[in-house]
Amino acid sequence: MIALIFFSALLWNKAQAWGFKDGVLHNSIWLERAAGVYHRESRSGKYQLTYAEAKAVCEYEGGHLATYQQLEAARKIGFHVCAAGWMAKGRVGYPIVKAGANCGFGKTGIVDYGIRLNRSERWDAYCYNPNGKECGGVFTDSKHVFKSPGYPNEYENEQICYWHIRVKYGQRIHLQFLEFDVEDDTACMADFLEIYDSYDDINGFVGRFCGDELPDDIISTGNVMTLKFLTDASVTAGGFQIRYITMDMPSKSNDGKNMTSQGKPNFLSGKFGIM
Ligand SMILES: *[C@@H]1O[C@H](CO)[C@@H](O)[C@H](O)[C@H]1NC(C)=O
Ligand SMILES: *[C@@H]1O[C@H](CO)[C@@H](O)[C@H](O)[C@H]1NC(C)=O
Ligand SMILES: [Ca+2]
Repeated sequence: MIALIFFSALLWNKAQAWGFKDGVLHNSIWLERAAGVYHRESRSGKYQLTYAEAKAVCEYEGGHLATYQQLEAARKIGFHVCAAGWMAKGRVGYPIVKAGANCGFGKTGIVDYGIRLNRSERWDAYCYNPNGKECGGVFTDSKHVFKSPGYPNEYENEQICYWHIRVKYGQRIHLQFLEFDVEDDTACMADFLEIYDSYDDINGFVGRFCGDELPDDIISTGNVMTLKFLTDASVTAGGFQIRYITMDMPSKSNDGKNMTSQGKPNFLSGKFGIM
């Protein structure tokens, strides 16, 4: 556990452009919006998109594949993603802000794989869409109820929303679904709500939800949680209302340990907790 905490603290320090600015937590998700550039992987996972598919993913969401220059402009304001994706004109690369041993060969800049001759190779995608519809938010209150965009009206097509919840270090987030109605299909490919037990939509995947059954309550392992809502181009539904409340970590987890000499609690950051 200590190793995990140390590792996540290390990761956090690495990405110096991340963190709190003007009271808003900036991680890859929030920076994405700022520059109009965002990273997408296939709904079936990492490195699954051919060039044509990557192009279609961005166009589906009302944008297009980012150019190298757009990706570089985003990188300059802190957009850092450790996954290679298609750009415009069949180029592949990824933006590195802080050099790390495990990503980007220790360099910063766009790690450029060049223009690929084989367009059937499978990578992620970097899309550009400065006019993407905004929804979602960052919550730090000890409790809050949030709703799908437009609720109680039906949500719209082609939405991409992120909600990021960050409560006090040492607390957990307890999500309760109050209303839930999202276009139903067997694999939740059309519209879905995804929940991540982490500060981004890469780590800590908890589940993908659609249909009109109320999902069970979810409790985070750490003090952060991310929800991502994606809708496709047709068929909408009633949407959702979700409440979260904070829970203090159970006292028995303290194991008699309190503070380290740095004054930081050394227990239960959660798998992807941040300080
Ligand atoms: C192109 O890439 C795909 C996927 O990696 C591979 O299966 C295929 O053999 C490659 N084609 C050529 C001509 O190298
Ligand atoms: C930890 O803190 C609690 C309350 O602040 C205190 O009662 C307890 O004795 C402390 N335990 C240790 C091992 O310092
Ligand atoms: Ca739909």
